[in-house]
Amino acid sequence: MAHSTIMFLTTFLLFFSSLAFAKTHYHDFVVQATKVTRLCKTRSSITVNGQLPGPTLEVNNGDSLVIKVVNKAQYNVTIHWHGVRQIRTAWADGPEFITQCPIRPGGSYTYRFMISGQEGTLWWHAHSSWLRATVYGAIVIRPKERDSYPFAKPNHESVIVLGEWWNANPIDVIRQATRTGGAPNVSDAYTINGQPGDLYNCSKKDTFIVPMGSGETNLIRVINAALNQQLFFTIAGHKLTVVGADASYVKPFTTSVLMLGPGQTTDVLIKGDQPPRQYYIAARAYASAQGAPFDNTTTTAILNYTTTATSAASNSNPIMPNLPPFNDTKTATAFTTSFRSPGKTLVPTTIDENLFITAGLGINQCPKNANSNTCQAPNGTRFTASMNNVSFVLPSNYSLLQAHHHGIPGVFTTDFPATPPVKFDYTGNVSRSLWQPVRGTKVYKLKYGARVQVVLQGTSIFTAENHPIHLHGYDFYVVAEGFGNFDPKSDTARFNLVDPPLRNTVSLPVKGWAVIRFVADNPGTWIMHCHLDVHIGWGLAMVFVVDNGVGQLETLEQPPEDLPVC
Ligand SMILES: *[C@@H]1O[C@H](CO)[C@@H](O)[C@H](O)[C@H]1NC(C)=O
Ligand SMILES: *[C@@H]1O[C@H](CO)[C@@H](O)[C@H](O)[C@H]1NC(C)=O
Ligand SMILES: *[C@@H]1O[C@H](CO)[C@@H](O)[C@H](O)[C@H]1NC(C)=O
Ligand SMILES: *[C@@H]1O[C@H](CO)[C@@H](O)[C@H](O)[C@H]1NC(C)=O
Ligand SMILES: *[C@@H]1O[C@H](CO)[C@@H](O)[C@H](O)[C@H]1NC(C)=O
Ligand SMILES: *[C@@H]1O[C@H](CO)[C@@H](O)[C@H](O)[C@H]1NC(C)=O
Ligand SMILES: *[C@@H]1O[C@H](CO)[C@@H](O)[C@H](O)[C@H]1NC(C)=O
Ligand SMILES: *[C@@H]1O[C@H](CO)[C@@H](O)[C@H](O)[C@H]1NC(C)=O
Ligand SMILES: *[C@@H]1O[C@H](CO)[C@@H](O)[C@H](O)[C@H]1NC(C)=O
Ligand SMILES: *[C@@H]1O[C@H](CO)[C@@H](O)[C@H](O)[C@H]1NC(C)=O
Ligand SMILES: [Cu+2]
Repeated sequence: MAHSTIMFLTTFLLFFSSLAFAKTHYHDFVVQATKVTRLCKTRSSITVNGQLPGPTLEVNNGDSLVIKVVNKAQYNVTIHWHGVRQIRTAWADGPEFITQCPIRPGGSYTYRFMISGQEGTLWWHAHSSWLRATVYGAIVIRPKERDSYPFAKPNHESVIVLGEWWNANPIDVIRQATRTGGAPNVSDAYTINGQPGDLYNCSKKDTFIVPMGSGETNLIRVINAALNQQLFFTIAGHKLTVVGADASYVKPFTTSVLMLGPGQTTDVLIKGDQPPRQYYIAARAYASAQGAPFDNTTTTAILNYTTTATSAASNSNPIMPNLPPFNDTKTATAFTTSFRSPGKTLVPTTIDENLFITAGLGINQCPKNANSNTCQAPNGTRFTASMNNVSFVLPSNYSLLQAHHHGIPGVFTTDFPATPPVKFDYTGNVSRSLWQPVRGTKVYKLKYGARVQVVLQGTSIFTAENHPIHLHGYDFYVVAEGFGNFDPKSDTARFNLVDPPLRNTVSLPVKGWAVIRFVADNPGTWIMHCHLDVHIGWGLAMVFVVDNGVGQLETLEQPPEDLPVC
């Protein structure tokens, strides 16, 4: 009797000590119209809880989140937890019509998921039309309480979310472009934590301040939440030591400039080793498409030494850093190819599924009698985009996950091609006969546990550019990238199968390629798409449907009772 009581108590205590560290965080996110003033203009913006950016979620690795999203806005909305693996909880991933139907005005949905095996910085954002222009925020994931960072504990931590601001309602901007078939208007400003900074009019008093102590170390978590623009980021006078990206640690390396595509995060350490005064933190476009219009403004925050400065230094303007030229692909490439995983990786060395996927823009011809107002892309056409010549179309009556889980026919087809239907000189002068893709809701099926390689190949149809390609539900290893057409003979030899970085969003080089690998160990319907919202709207996306494996731990959970229906 006494023995079994002791056994029971021991088991009980062991159980609780293992759980004692893991917490569950409850949040209410109210999506609502809020008056926001930027650049001297006030307009109604959709926000979470009236905040821009929205609330930062701070958790430890292993914690769970329960977030009730209430939609008090006039638009359909969903929230995506960008980079969270969502193992067995695809119902909580968020992309509209992929894993759920939208939360309608007046409706609500509670997202329940766990953070497992990820540390660093992720973020959340609306995944419905262009609402993420103002519906976004950071997710800070610290090590488990009994663990520590793989670097000396920093004295301070700061989050820097880079955003993009339109004076017009972003929903009107994308609706206008969808109607006309042309490119949407570019933004009026970039922002740091919601503020344009003092290089813009009317922004001086709201410029974001990062405090810096002399001799101290600051961990800065940089997130690119811009809608349509890759950004260079730098801090005057300070070296940036990169220690993480997309919630995975990296082998530390030092640089003076970062380049982040929308969707990417980068954690850097900076040291307070400069004379005490103010230094600008600045970001502006890396614009890789030749001749395409872009927002060429510069957003700033201020790194402010809290140590008393000489009065001369404290009265002078902050020091402005040099930023690379807008089209500086060399600097962007030097940065993206510096990433290595810190230790041994689990990169698959045997491949079961080898896909080759082209990604790029396209042009749809308009019918002869079409209204010219709806054909405003060059020479009376409409812009489109595709992967392997399929321009992805969202379903409208069921989400793909519902259709997959319940076996509802007629929502998607499983014929997404594993290779381009036509082989051509992808990065050369592409014949006009190849410019118009087909439309479809085509998915690619993967067995549970399949070891997958995807060669992503950019095209120069209409114009070549860098595309930030994001995969939901997974982190993948980036084993190589390069320029021109991928050549399996010579380029395979360049694969890094030793310490490739783990990411959720890869910068597909302009007129180039990138190779990613992952193990399909998470059942569900997972969209892989360009994270420039203008391109996803044109169809630059595809979906992997990953089957259940064997047993409960390899099986998608049952759908939540409050899952929105269409
Ligand atoms: C886009 O820009 C054009 C030209 O400046 C302007 O006429 C139009 O109103 C803008 N569209 C929106 C939705 O703001
Ligand atoms: C800032 O305001 C000045 C004076 O009103 C104006 O001339 C200038 O164009 C504005 N600059 C921007 C970037 O809006
Ligand atoms: C940004 O573009 C505008 C309009 O094309 C141009 O007048 C201006 O000089 C450019 N600014 C920079 C910093 O390149
Ligand atoms: C910058 O730091 C100094 C010294 O601590 C402080 O007096 C000043 O208020 C700070 N400036 C801002 C804009 O936060
Ligand atoms: C970048 O832009 C500059 C100025 O517009 C131009 O002279 C240069 O040729 C461009 N470089 C590349 C690599 O396109
Ligand atoms: C549009 O037509 C002009 C004149 O025929 C041609 O030079 C140009 O290449 C065309 N542009 C596109 C994108 O088709
Ligand atoms: C869903 O919608 C598509 C396209 O609108 C239609 O073809 C299909 O029959 C619908 N499926 C079901 C199950 O209602
Ligand atoms: C691309 O090919 C088309 C048709 O073959 C030709 O008219 C055009 O001049 C070529 N453009 C370039 C930049 O080589
Ligand atoms: C895409 O498919 C369309 C329709 O079959 C075809 O006209 C076009 O040439 C294809 N383009 C490519 C790049 O495969
Ligand atoms: C909102 O979502 C529903 C499907 O749940 C759809 O029928 C409706 O068209 C959507 N509304 C808008 C404005 O997109
Ligand atoms: Cu893109």
